[in-house]
Amino acid sequence: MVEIPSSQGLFVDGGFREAADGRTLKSLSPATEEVLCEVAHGGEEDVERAVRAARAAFPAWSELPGSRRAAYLFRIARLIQERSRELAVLETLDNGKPIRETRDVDLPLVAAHFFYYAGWADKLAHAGFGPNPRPLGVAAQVIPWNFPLLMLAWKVAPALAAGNTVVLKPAETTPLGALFFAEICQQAGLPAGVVNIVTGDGATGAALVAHPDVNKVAFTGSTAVGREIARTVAGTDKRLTLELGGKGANIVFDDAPLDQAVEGIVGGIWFNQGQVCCAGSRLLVQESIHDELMEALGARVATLRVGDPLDKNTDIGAINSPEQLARITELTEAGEAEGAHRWSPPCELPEKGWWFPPTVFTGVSQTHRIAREEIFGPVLSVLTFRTPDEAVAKANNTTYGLSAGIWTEKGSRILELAGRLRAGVVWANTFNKFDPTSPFGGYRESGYGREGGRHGLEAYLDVQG
Ligand code: TXE
Repeated sequence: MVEIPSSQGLFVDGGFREAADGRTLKSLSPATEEVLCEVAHGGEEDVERAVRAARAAFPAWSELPGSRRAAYLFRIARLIQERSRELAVLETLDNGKPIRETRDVDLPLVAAHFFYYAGWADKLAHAGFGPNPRPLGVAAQVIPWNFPLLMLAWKVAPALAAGNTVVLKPAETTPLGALFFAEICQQAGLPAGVVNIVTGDGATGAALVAHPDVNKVAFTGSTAVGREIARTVAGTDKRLTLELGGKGANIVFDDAPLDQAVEGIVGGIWFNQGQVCCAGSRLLVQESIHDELMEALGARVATLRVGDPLDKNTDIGAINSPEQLARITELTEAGEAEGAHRWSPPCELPEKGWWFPPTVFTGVSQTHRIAREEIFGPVLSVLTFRTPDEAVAKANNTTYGLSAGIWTEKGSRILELAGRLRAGVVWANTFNKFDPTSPFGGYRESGYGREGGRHGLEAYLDVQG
């Protein structure tokens, strides 16, 4: 069993320290409501220290030959692999997601991102960024709780590869993975100040984003906070990337391989309890196969095991916080009140902790709140369509634009529709597949900028022609 330290400090300038004013915040287990750990609650003074440390470390780090930065990143990647069992358990305890996911999906991807960006660090001058791509300076990175370590990897790995230094603020409900990562940075011998972690709440994040000596802000979280951050950054020379919410459409045509589509729908909405920005939360099914597909889906959903996230057989873990559970509950009640039909398989939920059963709404209309608003929970809204044009119109009838999926045997249809879907990522006959080589990001209220791939590097570079 992984050992959870009884108290964890902020990671600033290569060492752990308490918050300047001594405040702490508690990290609770979503599955049991027990206190896992008390961590420092960083305030303005701590943000100031962390940014100062990152600024002081910047010249030496950015001037290191790329091959030396690569060596550090490769070392971090290998340490993540070596310690991935511990990290997976910690992430599951802190977030509530099933160990099967943290072990088989999150952690391998976290390591893969560090390996991938390590490979770029010595090739920046030959990657189409002009002869002298320059790092931006100090990057302020604010991340959410749904993929704590993966969101850290998406942001920290490209920033460091490009020669930036970092101050990262994890979400208040999931600080533990980032603090463990800080230990890995120490173990890898990363120079002090290159990575700093300031745990805290929204006010801590706001202070970091507003700090005048920050050159780049990268945020993943709610659209409302994304807007606030955009206002803070407006009129400064800070560069900004925003990865916000979504209302992804998973479109199933009548010629789709049904069993495969059912698995894709399940993975699309019940992976990580649906707390996924690119979740396939709207199922658009061709009318002619609606009943057949719903029957097959219902049978499959009834086999999903809800419960102890540390049990290797668990498919659906706990909801991350009581606030998130309240949001899911409110929106599902609105779904019923607006006339959609609600269904969940019989399942016993644990008494302690924050839980929500896998839920399917049929008979959903486009005007219903559950078809328009991000639920960020294990709740699928099912709508129907007759023609490809209608499918595209309904899929695009959202203020978001992050993800979409198409299920059909017709390759030509995939190519044609993908170009018409207003979504930053379109999957064909699969869903929720991630890869460090592929750019990820949104259109419209899902944000702007891309993470992953070569585009993810560009977000941390000044390009010279
Ligand atoms: O997000 P917040 P919350 C969506 C999802 C969810 C809703 C609310 O729909 O139900 O947002 O979640 C920090 N300045 N997504 O309340 O508040 C905060 O401390 C700077 C989608 O958890 O946006 C945390 O570290 N930072 C999403 C991070 O922002 C601030 C993932 C995210 O918290 C801040 C999460 C401020 N003023 C939620 N206020 C996705 N795109 O994947 C808060 N924070």
